[in-house]
Parts: sequence; C-alpha cells; structure tokens
Amino acid sequence: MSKPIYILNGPNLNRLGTREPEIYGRTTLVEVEALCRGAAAGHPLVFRQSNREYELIEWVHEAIDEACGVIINPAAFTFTSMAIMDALKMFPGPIIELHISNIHRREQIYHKSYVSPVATAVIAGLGTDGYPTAVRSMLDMISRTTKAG
Ligand code: DHK
Repeated sequence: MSKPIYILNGPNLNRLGTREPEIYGRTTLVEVEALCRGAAAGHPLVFRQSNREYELIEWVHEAIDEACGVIINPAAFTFTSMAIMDALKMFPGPIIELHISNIHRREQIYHKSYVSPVATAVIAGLGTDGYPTAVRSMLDMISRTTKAG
C-alpha cells in the first residue's frame, strides 16, 4: 500500500466558499477535498484543516513517518510561523507550498513566506484549481523518485 499524500490547510480555510470570494472563490473546502481525491486517482490522501498552529505542526510530525509527500496551504501562518518551517525541514519527501491567491501580487505582508525556503515547489494564484494541480505534480514527483529508486 502506497504511503498517503498529506494535504494540510491552515487558518480560516474552513470558511472557503464564503470567505472573501473575490480573492478565494466560491468553492468550499469539502469540494476542494473532492477535487483532490479525483486528481489522486486512487492514491491515498490525508486531507485536514486546522486554525491551530500546534495542530499543523503535529500533523507534519505525523507525516514524517506516514506520508510520501506533503501539500500545505499554511494560510496566514505562511508569514508568521518559523515553527511550521522547522517542522517541515524534518520532512524527508517532496513538499508543495500552495496558495489559492497569488500572494506576490497582494499587499507587502503577504510577500515573505517562511515555508518557501524549505518547499520543493510553490503554487500560487491558480485559485482552488491549484489543489488538484498540486496533487498531480506530487504524484509525478513521487513516481520519479520511486523510479530513481
Ligand atoms: C490563504 C490565506 O488565508 C492568506 O492568509 C494567505 C492564502 C493566502 C491563499 O491564497 O490560499 O495569504
């Protein structure tokens, strides 16, 4: 059985669909999870959301032992959390940092990510379509590493 891909979502993303739809769109987090499972084509996924920083850190620790890859939308913790950055540093597999909006086109406070320096790749600005895109990219990265042995 393949190890699952962990998809972790940070604060306020539980309000996706009604939260600032002009920035984040009208797709709900439940619908985003379904998009991810569709793109995973049967590869196991663990899909979670929390407004608590410590919980996201606990899930990254869990992923160190359980996951083949991590896709993380740290939301506002992107710009504040060295703790999440330090946790991700310990993850041995590929990490995709994901943002629904193009953070680099937004206000200055959204420009410096603590996660990007430890991520394999960053996806930003594709809207919620960024999630299934990240899943497909993660599957490609995993199959490449598996082939490389
Ligand atoms: C989501 C958030 O909640 C913001 O704090 C980030 C990110 C952007 C997103 O685009 O998914 O700045």
